[in-house]
Amino acid sequence: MLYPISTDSRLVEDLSGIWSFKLDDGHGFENGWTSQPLPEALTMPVPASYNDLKEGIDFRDHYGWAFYQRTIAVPAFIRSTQRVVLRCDAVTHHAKVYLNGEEICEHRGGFLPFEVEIGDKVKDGDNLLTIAVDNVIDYTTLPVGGESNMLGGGSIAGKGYKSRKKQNNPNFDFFNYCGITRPVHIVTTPRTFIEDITVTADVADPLADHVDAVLHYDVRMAGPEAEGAPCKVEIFDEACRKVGEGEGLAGEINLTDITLWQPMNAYLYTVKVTAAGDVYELPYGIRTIKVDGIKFLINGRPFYFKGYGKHEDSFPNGRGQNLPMNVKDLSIMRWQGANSFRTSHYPYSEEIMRLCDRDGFVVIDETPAVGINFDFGGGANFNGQKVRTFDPEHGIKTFEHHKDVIRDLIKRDKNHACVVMWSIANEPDSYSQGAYEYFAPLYELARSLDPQKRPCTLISVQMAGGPDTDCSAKLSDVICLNRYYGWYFGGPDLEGPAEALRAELQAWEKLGKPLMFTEYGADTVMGIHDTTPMMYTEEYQVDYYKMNNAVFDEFDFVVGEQAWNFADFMTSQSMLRVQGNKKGLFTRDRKPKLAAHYFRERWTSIPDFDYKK
Ligand code: GCB
Repeated sequence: MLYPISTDSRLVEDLSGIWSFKLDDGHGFENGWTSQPLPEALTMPVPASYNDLKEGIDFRDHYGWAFYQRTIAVPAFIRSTQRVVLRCDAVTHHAKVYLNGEEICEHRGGFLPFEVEIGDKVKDGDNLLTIAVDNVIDYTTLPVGGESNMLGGGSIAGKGYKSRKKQNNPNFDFFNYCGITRPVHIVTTPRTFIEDITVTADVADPLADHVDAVLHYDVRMAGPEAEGAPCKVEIFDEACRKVGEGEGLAGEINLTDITLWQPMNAYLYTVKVTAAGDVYELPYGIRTIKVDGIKFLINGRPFYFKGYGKHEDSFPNGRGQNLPMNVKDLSIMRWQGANSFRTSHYPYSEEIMRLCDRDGFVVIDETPAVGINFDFGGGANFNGQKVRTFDPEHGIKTFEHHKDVIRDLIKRDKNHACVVMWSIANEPDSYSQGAYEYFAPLYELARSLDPQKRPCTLISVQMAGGPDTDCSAKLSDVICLNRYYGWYFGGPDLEGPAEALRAELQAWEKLGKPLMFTEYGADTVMGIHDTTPMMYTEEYQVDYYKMNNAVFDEFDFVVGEQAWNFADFMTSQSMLRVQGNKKGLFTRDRKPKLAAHYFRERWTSIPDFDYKK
């Protein structure tokens, strides 16, 4: 799906601003809240998660629907000539969209865009736009929620109790922020329009002194005159010089002496498509990706991933779009010598992906498939239910939706230079009965859909054991491990865990695939210090990382280290979380802990390429 931009033929109106808002009282739909001004409405910014923006636990932990509303107007002269689309970049998790009381679209999944044509539904003057948003997560959604929850009732010391009301039970370790979290736009295009553009590049020899490339492009048109529409494709360099050109809806363009997109040294061409009166400009970086034996090659050279798992998380935006924070985060990463991150645990905004293209950050792009892990006792089993994850009758019901999110993610992000690998899921029960059967078709789907044929992986949980038990050994191009040796496993001892980590790596090494760490970390409360490093102190976090990194450095097939987490982030409340997860190298407001300085020293002395033999 193309990112919304204004061009000679397209207009984008950003509907960001203050909307009317109301939490459902259980009767919102039947009382007509979707067709009339919301009674006693609150104010709410779009985009943002609503949870932290009004006070009280009932508001913050609301379960179910909420209603957003505003009016829109589209001038008649535009409606009479153009196609008019309403585009929501992300509504978390389930949206129903109403225009003047009529339901015009429904979308499931909270982290990917969707759109609906509204040209023939908009009338003169003001039109009432209502977006109803449901935040319920369960066995069918991604991310996954438990069907009952810790507060849903149970027994304490033999005495039964009942919670006040129904609550979500996230089977994952981040707060279930929700609402209209990314911008909503009205986009206009000609009636016959460019629906999609796919570009791939063949680079003869990325290591040559003068690099040549062949761009293959494919333009998909839609609308009444789509078939055989005339099409011109022009390629411009960063100085706006035209360097190549093609005719027709699909073709090849030869480019000579190109500048490659390099990690931390980006270069973007502009692919300008003019077809049947529509114009679209796509920023495009040319680079190669290849897994070769135990190496991860970018532009033909062995790349070493230095970075983090992240979250889209800030106060008080929640998971809401925060452009200044995006820019600041990339700036801090550059300061620290990092070159990459993973979009743990869901697709991030299109704005951050475009920023990474421009700034040269390398991204592992993850689906929202987190929480497919009842076996190792995630939230779904808190009440002592014993549900097997892949049990056909009682287990997870996400398979079809999982296919949808892979399809939509690749459709959205396929042209990004920054994306070097797809992550199919985070920490599923990849060792359980039925895991291979569940995941093999999903890898196959991703591989068949990606025009650039990027490597695919699954982020492996420690309980998955090793290569003999974990189905990712067979399925993944790069082994990605989340490991907590010295924290959840063995902490505060660091010697035993070092041995165990070494032994595990020796087992994986035999596989002959590259391996990287996509999570390792220790909770650390900023400001807690001690002369003897103790768990939760800043000193312990540094020692923890020194131990792990020293072991990684012993192995040539370890091609990267991504710390958990870039910054502290909000989670559900629990005994293990002190106003959120404190494993950040930075605090939630981006102040460095000791470990941030330690990593800065380490990463500024590790080159992006050729670190390992
Ligand atoms: C994990 C999860 C991540 C958690 C982290 C932790 O393995 O992938 O979502 O936040 O552990 O800190 O426990």
